[in-house]
Amino acid sequence: MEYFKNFINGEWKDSKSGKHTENRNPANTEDLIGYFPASTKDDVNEAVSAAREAFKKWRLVPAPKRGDVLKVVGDIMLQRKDEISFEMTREMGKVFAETKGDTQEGIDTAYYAASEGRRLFGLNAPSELPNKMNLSFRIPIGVGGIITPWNFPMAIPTWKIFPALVCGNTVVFKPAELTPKTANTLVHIIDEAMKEVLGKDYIPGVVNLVHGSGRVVGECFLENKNIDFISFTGSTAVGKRINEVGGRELKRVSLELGGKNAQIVMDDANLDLALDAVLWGAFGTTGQRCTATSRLILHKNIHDKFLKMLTDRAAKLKLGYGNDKGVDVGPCVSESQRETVNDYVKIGLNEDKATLVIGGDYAKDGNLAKGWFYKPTIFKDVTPDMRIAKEEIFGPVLAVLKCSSLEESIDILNGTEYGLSSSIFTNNVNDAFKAVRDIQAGITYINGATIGAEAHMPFGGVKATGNGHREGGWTVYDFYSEWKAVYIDYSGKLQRAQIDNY
Ligand code: UN1
Repeated sequence: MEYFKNFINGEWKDSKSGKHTENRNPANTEDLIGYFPASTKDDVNEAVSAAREAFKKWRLVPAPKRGDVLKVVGDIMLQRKDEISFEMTREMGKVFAETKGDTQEGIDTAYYAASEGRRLFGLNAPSELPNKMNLSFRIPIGVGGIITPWNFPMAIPTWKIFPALVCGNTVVFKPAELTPKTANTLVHIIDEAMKEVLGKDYIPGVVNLVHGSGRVVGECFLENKNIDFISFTGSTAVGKRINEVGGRELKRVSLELGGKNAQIVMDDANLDLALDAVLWGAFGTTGQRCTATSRLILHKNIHDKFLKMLTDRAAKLKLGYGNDKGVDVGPCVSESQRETVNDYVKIGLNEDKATLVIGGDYAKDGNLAKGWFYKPTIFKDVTPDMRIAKEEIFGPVLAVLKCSSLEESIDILNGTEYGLSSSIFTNNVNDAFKAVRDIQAGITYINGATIGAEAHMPFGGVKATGNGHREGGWTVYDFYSEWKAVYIDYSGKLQRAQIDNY
């Protein structure tokens, strides 16, 4: 059985703890993937020191060359796409087509970052004084702590690490404990590309990987004064703590937190299309996406008809190991995640008193008993005040609500503390534009599912979903760089702004 290692200062090494945690396939817990280091604060501090040292050199590598590293990273990922995706499915459960999408999102992010190495545009503005020039540049920040979740074990680390590197920062990467192998693969690829592009000028310590728990590794990021910024995707509770402690230490913090995304279906919508979308949005990735559709808001005129169509299709979804052909839905990622889902189903039944339409139980037939499977679950008669309509579940549970008008549907959609993704199905162009204007979310789809954001567009949410930053596309570069303003006076005399001219 393979024992995996941390990567610190260009070397693969064991944790000082000598301890490991095991990683198993959530679709078949008899399948042991490997052992990963349970790292200590000393490991983290060593990695941060290495990153700090590497920053001195990496920030001086021209940005186009830093971009060239990401180009090679993208090429290697493309070459190994199937193998990476197969292992990702084995590690976290979502079906192979989806892990291929996850890897592709990483490839897209790599090529975008590579091209950004030749842009990283600054701005200039005229000076108010003669014979003087005003410029501004993006400069790197320093060392970043990168904390990522298990549901997109390739895409999300790339969203953070690639732009951080192109801007000239160095990083210490702490992946989710449930998906350490994909992280291990990613860091191997980055290091291979670094060696290929930099050759004899290779700089150890630009990217460091420290496996372990949030309690130890994540907390250490907060304590270590040499961590300048933290990028985190995960729960709102942990995000608030990072924001609080990191804020006190003046660390720059980017947070991507929970969602309670809704799809609205109006009575003029193409129902077949809306049906495909909600099945994909609610049960794709077993509902374990920040962008998953966890609420469906149906216009009363089509409510009963659409719910029947949905139930018929949901009943046919095939559960299983995501690397097997014909499987639609994989397992929950872990036993505790499945317990959370089941607890929410009990809340839906007992506390909320909603009506269970389908599912609501573990799936244990045949081979499914070997994994953390849960039946796709739908509740109807859900009202906006219920907990299953307000709280993020992160599993295959869909709450169906009823509305009588566009305005009411948008009020219901906006009625949670979160604001990540949203969707409306309508063929009325006026309603579509009103929805774009009035929905409180970072992402709105017209006639599309709530999932499936593209890597070159701003990704993130409003309200309790985050702290105002965006990942993806051009917007993420604002997080990973500082602005420096430069004034060049070629008048040969002392010119005083605000004073000499006015
Ligand atoms: C997430 O669930 O945290 O938009 C990320 C999507 C994917 C990314 C999801 N491209 O659904």
